[in-house]
Amino acid sequence: PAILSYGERARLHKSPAAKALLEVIERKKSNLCVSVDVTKQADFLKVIDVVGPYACLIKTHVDIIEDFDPSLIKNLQDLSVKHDFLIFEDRKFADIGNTVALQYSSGVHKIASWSHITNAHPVPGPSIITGLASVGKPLGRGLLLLAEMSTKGSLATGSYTEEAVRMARAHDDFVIGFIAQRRMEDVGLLENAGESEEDFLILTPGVGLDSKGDSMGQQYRTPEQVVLESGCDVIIVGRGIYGKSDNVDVQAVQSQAERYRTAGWEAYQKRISHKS
Ligand code: UP6
Repeated sequence: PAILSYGERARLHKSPAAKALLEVIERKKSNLCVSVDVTKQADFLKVIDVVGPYACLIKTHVDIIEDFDPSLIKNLQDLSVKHDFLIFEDRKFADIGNTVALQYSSGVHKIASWSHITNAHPVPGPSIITGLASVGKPLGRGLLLLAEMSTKGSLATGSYTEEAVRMARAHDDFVIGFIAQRRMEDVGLLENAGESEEDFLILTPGVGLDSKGDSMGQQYRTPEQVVLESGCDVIIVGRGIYGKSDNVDVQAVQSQAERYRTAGWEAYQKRISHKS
């Protein structure tokens, strides 16, 4: 998949959520997901309205919004139509199947009703996937498993990552890919497994052009390292684009979104022209 175009992969993909994302990427020539981690509704909508034209996907942490009102979701959906992007609530579910099904469908946020894509830690085992699928699959949603993390000292390495990939392969009717730092086709394969046709999307956080990390363990790599060298599909950028959330500078946010979108797309074009 790393050497196919997003458009070709969209045509071949059997998951509606993955297909939709690959199609937006191709249509907008953007593999940029903007992570909008701000705590006020007004700032949230303002940032999204500015970055929307440059993004294929908007990633939310809806539980950090202090003045959350259910009308926010309608506004977010309107922006997703206006600017043609999908929505990814970065919920990082991590509980037993029954509990995650409730957390996904219910509560204040009713994530499954509006988020095209969400994610889960594989730590509880396969039942987390079946629990979430019971809610999300009938709605055409897609799930990403956290196979790796961007943080210093992450425990999601080695056999943990391998088991995550095996779980995904066994549930590829709902799991569409991974949060990870590299491609996963070669991970956890039995010997003589042969050529695989799987096409898991790799969405990668920890992307920054001007900084190597923060003071709380985050580590950044560049779009070129992520997309060209590691073969990932979507770059996830937060603070690199919106800066300090307490004062949204529309001009600065727009120019950073444009800059990351260009960097991500150029790295992808180099990647698919290196067919080997
Ligand atoms: N995120 C990571 N690393 C992971 C998984 N998720 O940074 O391994 C998420 C964070 C944050 C965003 O929860 O929302 O990606 C990164 O934000 P930043 O670009 O501002 O560091």
